[in-house]
Amino acid sequence: MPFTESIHMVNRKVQTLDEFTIQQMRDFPHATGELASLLRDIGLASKRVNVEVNKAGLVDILGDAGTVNVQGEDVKKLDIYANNQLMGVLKHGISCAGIGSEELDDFIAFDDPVSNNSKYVCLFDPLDGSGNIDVNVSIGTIFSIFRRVTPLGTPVTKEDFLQPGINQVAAGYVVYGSSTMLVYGTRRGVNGFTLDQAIGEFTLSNPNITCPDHGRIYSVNHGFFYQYDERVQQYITACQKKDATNGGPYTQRYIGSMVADLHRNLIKGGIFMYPGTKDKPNGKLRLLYECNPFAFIIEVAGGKATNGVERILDIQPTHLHQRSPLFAGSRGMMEELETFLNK
Ligand code: AHM
Ligand code: MG
Repeated sequence: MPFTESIHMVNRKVQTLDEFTIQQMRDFPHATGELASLLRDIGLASKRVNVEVNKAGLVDILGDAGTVNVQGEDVKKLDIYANNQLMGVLKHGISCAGIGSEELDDFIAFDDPVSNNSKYVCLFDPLDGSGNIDVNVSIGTIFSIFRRVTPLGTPVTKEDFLQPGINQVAAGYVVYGSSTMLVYGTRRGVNGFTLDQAIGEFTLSNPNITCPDHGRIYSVNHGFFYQYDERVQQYITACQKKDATNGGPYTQRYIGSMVADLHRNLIKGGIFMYPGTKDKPNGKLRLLYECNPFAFIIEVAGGKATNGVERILDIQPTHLHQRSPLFAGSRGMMEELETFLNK
């Protein structure tokens, strides 16, 4: 067989997360490779978490760890495991100067000579939807990456973490579902990688994800319907009344695991809502660990994300664990929602 023919037969379709991020870097001659290395570290931690999540039913890792997190919620053992894995790889990697986590009271400045010279900080919800572990429903890891604002060579401070979401350099999530997927976005686009368990690599499966302008899925906790603002109730009712004459019918899907709910709506088109309630006007979701990263991804993919009044990415955070209502999804559906909210 001639050499040229055999070379064409080497059909190299598989692109790993590492290869992809390194290739992206080539377009930036001044890139140092720190972001690629940070994403690799997050990928590594999530592969370890994935192994434990997959055997959650088998080992004694279920149930409450007997502590209460800073939000006053019971902490499951896997939350702690995931938190420690992320903390560990990021501390020992070369690209992260400090972290903030939904599971930690305060941020951590790694404060060693290598970390102090790293330009990024990372915020994460190590295991979102952990109430679903016991019942084998999809859960996820969410992360958000900022360039530090304090000078290189010094330990990071709270200022580095309290940046508006618009400053995110990258954000992403890992969904531990029927397959495990890592999706991350930079300003250049959103790409999805499915974990090939056989070789232990995230491989590019969903290049250039865009959120359809219109969808037919609305996701909200109906149980709180009468606790929502009247205008939100009116929008939900309008969703229920959709039929073939006005872009419907709509379908309601709500797993109670925002990574899974938002992932599905991102791919298929839809709207996700976690509004404030009478008891909790700021809702449940955390601005820094949950709303910002998803708002960034959805916007880069062409959708919109607001707190009902303003763009999520424009909010100047005042404290690490602050909560925010979240409305996010397909642009057209968000614009329709806004006609109700602006009444
Ligand atoms: P968690 O961070 O404690 O896991 O809570 C966040 C989760 C989201 O994934 C999900 O969208 C929401 O809580 C569901 O809450 P509710 O049951 O109130 O609808
Ligand atoms: Mg969470």
